Amino acid sequence: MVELTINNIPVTVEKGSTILDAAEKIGVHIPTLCHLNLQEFGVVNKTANCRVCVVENEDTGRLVPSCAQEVHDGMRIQTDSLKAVMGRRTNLELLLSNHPNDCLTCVKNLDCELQTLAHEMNIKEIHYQGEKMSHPVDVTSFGITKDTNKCIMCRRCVTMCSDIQTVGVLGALKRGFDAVVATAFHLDLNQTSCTYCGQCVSVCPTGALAETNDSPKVWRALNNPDKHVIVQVAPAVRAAIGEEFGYEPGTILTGKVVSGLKRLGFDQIFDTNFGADLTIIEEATELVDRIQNNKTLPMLTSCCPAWVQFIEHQFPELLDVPSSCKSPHEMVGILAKTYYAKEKNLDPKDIVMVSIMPCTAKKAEAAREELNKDGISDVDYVLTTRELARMFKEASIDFKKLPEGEFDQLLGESTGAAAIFGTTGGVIEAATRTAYEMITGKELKEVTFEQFRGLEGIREAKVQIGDLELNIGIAHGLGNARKILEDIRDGKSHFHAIEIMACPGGCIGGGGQPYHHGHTDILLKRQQALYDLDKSMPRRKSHENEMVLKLYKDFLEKPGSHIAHELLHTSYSA
Ligand code: HC1
Ligand code: SF4
Repeated sequence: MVELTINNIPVTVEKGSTILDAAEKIGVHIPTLCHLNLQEFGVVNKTANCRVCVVENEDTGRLVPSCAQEVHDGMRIQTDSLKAVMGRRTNLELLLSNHPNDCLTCVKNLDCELQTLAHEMNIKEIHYQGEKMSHPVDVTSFGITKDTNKCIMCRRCVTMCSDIQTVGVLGALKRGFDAVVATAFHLDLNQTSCTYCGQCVSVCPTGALAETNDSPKVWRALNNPDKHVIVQVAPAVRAAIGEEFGYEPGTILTGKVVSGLKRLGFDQIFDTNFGADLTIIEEATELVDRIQNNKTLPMLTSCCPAWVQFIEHQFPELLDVPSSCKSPHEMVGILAKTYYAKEKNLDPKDIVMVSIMPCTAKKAEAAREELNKDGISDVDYVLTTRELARMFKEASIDFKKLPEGEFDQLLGESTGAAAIFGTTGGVIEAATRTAYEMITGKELKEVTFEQFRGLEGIREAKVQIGDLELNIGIAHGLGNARKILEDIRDGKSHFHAIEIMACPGGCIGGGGQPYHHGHTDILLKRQQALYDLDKSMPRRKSHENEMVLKLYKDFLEKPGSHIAHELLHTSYSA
C-alpha cells in the first residue's frame, strides 16, 4: 500500500493507483476529459492528452496529470492550489481556442463533456484564439458522421475501437497543429473496415463523432399524406430512453414511448420484440436442424449488424457459421410490407418502415443490398434512441406526462424471452427456452438460466436438453468475439451455439443509446430492467407468442418453411 496526502488529507491506496484513484477514494473531485474508466471491460484510457486533470505536486512544485501519474509514498498533492486550478483552466482554454464555436447547433449540445467542463470551470472568456481546423465532415457511411474539426485528440475513440473492439479503424495521424484522430490515409469511413458499432460515438466527449441524423427524412415521411408510416421499437430502447428525460437509468417506459410515437403521427406502432420472438423460433429451428443433421456447428446468432460486418470483414472464411436469420427488426419490416400490407390492402410501396434502435450499425444494416429487393426495403429508416428523444423534444412532447400506450396488435405482442434480447446473453437464453421444448417435447419449468447472465466478456455454459449436452458460448464486445472466432477458425471451438453482440453489454450499451459517459453501472441498471421485465410477463417463451403462432397459421405456414426462408432469412458476403 502507498500513503500520501491530497489537500493535506491522508489517504492510503494500493500500489499502482493513480492520483485520480486516490482522490476519488477520499471524495476529492478532479475534473477529467480524456480519461475513460471502462475497467469492467478491461480498459482504462490513461493517455493524459487533455491535461485538464493536472494537480500540483507540492514536493516538486510541478503540475502532473492525475489520471496517469502513479502515487508514491509520502507524496503531497494539492488539487485546488492556485497553480493547479489555473493550470487546468489554461489547458481547457487551449482546447477551446481552436474548437468550433457552434455549440448552439452542435449535435452534442448539452451532452458535450467539453461544454460541461467549460461551464463547471466557469470559463467566461477564452484568452487564446487559435487557427481553426477545416477538415471536410465525413458523411459517407450510413451509421456514423465524423467531424474532425471537433476532435480534441482525447483518443477515447481510439482506445474503444482498437483495444475493446479490435477493429483499429481510428488512430492519431500527423504532429503539432495538424495532428488529428483519423482513419488511415484519411479514408472515408465507408472505405474502411468500420463496423458502425458506434462505440467510438458513445465515448467521444464532443461532437466529433455522432450518429448520422436521419430524423429529417422521418419528419418528411410523417408529413407525406401518401405514405403509411409504421414504426417499431427495439428491446433495449425502452430501458434507456428515460435517461434523456430525467428518469433513473433502467426505468422501463414502453407505454410512454408508444404514446409519444402516436403523437408524432405514426400510423402503426409495432414492437421489434415481436420480431425477436419470431427470430427465436426460426433460429431454434435452424439450430435443431444443424444439430440433428450434422450440419455446420457452432451456429452464431446473427441479429447484431456490427458483428455481422465484423465477421464479413475479418473472418470471410467463416460466413457459413452465423444463422441465416435476419435480425428481428428486419423481420418486422418485411412482414409489415407483406403480411400487414395484405391484411390492410396496402401497396407495400406506400409503406415507410422506421426502426427505433439503440444502435448506429442498424442504419447500415437497413441499407444492405440483400435487405432491399425490387425497390422495397425491409426497413426504410433507422433512428437511434437519442434521435427519437430529440424528435420528442422537437415536437414539444412532454414525455413525463404521456399516457401509457399499447402497441398495435398484428406485430405488437411479445414475451419475456424477447425482452431480454437487449442484453448480452439474452438472445441465447431465449433461444434455449424454445430449443429445449422443441427437442424434448417437454415443458421447460425453470426458464431462467443464471449461467448465461452477467457482464463477463466471454461466458460459457452447458445445458442438458434430453440426451444432448448443449454447449453455449456468449461474447460481447468485438475483441471478445474475435477470440471466439479465432477458436472456430482453428478448429478449437466446442460450442453448439454462440451469441455475439458487438457492443459491451449488448444492445443496452449500443452506440445509439443515451450517453453513459463511462458509467458502467448504468448498463447494469438497464440490464436488470430487462430481466425484471421478462419476469413480469405472462408468457416467457417465444413459441408461446400467440400473434406469432397466428402469423405462422395465416401466412408463414411453419417455422423454416419456404416462405419463411424467402422473407426472414438472408446471406452474408465478404
Ligand atoms: Fe438489439 Fe435486436 S436485440 S439487435 O441488440 O436482435 O439494436 O435492443 O433491436 O433487430 O429484437 C439492437 C436491441 C434489437 C434486432 C431485437
Ligand atoms: Fe471503430 Fe466501431 Fe467507431 Fe467504426 S463505429 S470506428 S468500428 S468504434
